[in-house]
Amino acid sequence: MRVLFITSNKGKFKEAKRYLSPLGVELIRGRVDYPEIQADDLEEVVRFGLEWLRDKIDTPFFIDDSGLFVEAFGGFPGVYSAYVFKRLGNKGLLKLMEGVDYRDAYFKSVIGYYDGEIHIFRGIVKGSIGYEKRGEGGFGFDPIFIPHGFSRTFAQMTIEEKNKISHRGRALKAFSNWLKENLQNE
Ligand code: ITT
Repeated sequence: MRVLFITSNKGKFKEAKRYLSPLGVELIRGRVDYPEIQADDLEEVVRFGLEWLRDKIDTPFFIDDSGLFVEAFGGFPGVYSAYVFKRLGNKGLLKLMEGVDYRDAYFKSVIGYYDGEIHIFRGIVKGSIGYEKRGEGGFGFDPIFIPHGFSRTFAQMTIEEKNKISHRGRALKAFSNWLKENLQNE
């Protein structure tokens, strides 16, 4: 089956394609700029995005809103991750964390699929923020995020390794399980 992923982020698309292709899903990337409202929670952003897009797209599609939540900052940048990454980058976030010993953080991803109805899938990965950037892979905050149980950052992992444990990989797993159960007879 073919599924449309609306995203401006090449890294997200690459990960989703790598995850879904072996399961027989042909992933197509669509680029439609949709408003990302300021909300307290990623799910609200996703629901608003789907509602806005649904009249403009005539095939089933999904979007992914994600963010990095730093515990010492009460979850910041969270829903503001895209803005903070653009303005401060990894260097800026590391600078904000200078002198901060408590470095726990988590990534969260919310996938919203629209096929006439809204379906929501979530994934979380816990970890910590390193003291310097490491690795060339991935995108965004990957070079400074070390998932729990590992000594490498996400940027030092292959896409497959990251997908196995990441927030997006987990949300994609829930999404693909749902697709298998609900669309197997189509
Ligand atoms: P969309 O068009 O899909 O919305 P975006 O880049 O604007 O793309 P978000 O609004 O979800 O995406 O912003 C989340 C930001 O958080 C993103 O720009 C990255 O900087 C960061 N981020 C999200 N997932 C990440 C991941 O798996 N690894 C590293 N950084 C990530």
